[in-house]
Amino acid sequence: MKKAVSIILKGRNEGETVVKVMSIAGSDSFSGAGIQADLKTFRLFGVYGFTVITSVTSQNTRAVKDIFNIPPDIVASQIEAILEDSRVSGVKIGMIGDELSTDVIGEKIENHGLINIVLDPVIFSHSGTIFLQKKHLSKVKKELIPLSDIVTPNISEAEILTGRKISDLKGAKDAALAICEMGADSVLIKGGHANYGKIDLLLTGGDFHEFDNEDVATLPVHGTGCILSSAIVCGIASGENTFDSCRNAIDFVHDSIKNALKIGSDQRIAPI
Ligand code: PXL
Repeated sequence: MKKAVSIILKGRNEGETVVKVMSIAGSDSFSGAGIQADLKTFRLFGVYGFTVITSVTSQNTRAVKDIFNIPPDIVASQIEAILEDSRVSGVKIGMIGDELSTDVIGEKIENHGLINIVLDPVIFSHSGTIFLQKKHLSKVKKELIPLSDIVTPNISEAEILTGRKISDLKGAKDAALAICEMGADSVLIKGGHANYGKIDLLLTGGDFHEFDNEDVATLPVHGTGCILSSAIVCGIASGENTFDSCRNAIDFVHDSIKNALKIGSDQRIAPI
């Protein structure tokens, strides 16, 4: 049995400030995605992570078996319990579960003046199960996108959010502009499976930036969207700008994909 890595626990002086962020997301029993992936990412970035569980999913690398959404008042009380005792420098929002939890999350962000909000608008699981119903979508658009510093859809999520088909880079740029018009400060459209080349497209401060993923194999790896948005919140909560946070987060996800592990029988899992 190998010894646990103790270096992480050393070198923290008493009183040293630790960056603290909150993940509001679903639980993935297989620990490849969701709140488990978020917490592991926070740890690797040296950031302390609080968790607000919105839904419990029973899943493995093949399929989602069951979904139990946490009642919105319990989502609210998890957020309150954390904020009663600590400040947070950033919030990542993933799978939301109950439609009414969207109201709760929006209210808490506004009432507590929370900053550095990263919204991963999770609509499907990796295996294609619907996590967010159509009727719920307008709430996410109206209540959460305007509070977001950055929204990180993949192409199909960007298509659903904007109601437009994305078939080329120009289409992705138009969708990013449309999501900014809904009130987000920045948008990162993940293009890992894009037919216009594997380009992640960032719109921030009115400028477009393209991140090329051409050298990254398209292995199906579970939870990369969760890891990406968690890594971004670590960056911006630590005071980095949006571009640098995205650049570092994308590099981190590339390393995760290249080194992914075969834990279950189907999709691979990031080695974090
Ligand atoms: O990757 C999207 C995602 C988010 N949250 C949970 C998930 C998944 C994918 O399966 O299980 C809980």
